[in-house]
Amino acid sequence: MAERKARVERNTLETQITVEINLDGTGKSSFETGVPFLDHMMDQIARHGLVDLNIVANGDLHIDDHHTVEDIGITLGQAFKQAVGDKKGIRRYGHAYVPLDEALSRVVIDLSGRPGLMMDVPYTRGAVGGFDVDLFEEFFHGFVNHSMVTLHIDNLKGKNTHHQIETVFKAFGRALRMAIETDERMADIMPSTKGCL
Ligand SMILES: [Mn+2]
Repeated sequence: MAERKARVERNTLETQITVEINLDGTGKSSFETGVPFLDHMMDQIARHGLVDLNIVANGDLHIDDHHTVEDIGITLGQAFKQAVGDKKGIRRYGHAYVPLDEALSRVVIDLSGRPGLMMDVPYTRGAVGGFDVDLFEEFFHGFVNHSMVTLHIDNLKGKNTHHQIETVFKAFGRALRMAIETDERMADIMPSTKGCL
């Protein structure tokens, strides 16, 4: 199988972002985004997805985190789509349940070729360490719209907001890992009766 890597640079008047991704990595990551809580969460994607991720972002944080978080999601989605290639030989679907103490989340992903986000996370607080948690929906919207995946995210239980969102990101990493895994029986087979995705 060809290397599943990509490097995408996306520049707008609001943000300048570079994402490097290796889907067949070991979970190494580095982040320079100016949004430490997002970095902590994206670290979970790398670690639990076993993808290598390097992300550098210069955004208009003097306004707020919104553009930076959304545009990182978009750029990550573009890089993911490019790295995943023609999807031959992969599992396509992935799912995971991840707990963290009292919190429990489920993430289900389909590399369907169609963007879709169904996200239900009843946050118990609106912010963690000054970070507006509703921005995570913007992040995942950006991701699905540009990676062309269907993503169902449900936080099933949780009292601590940090735990709620951390279980979402860990489960997302795990589900992603399952979906992009290769299955040798499918070496040259497209995981769709349409013959393309
Ligand atoms: Mn944490």
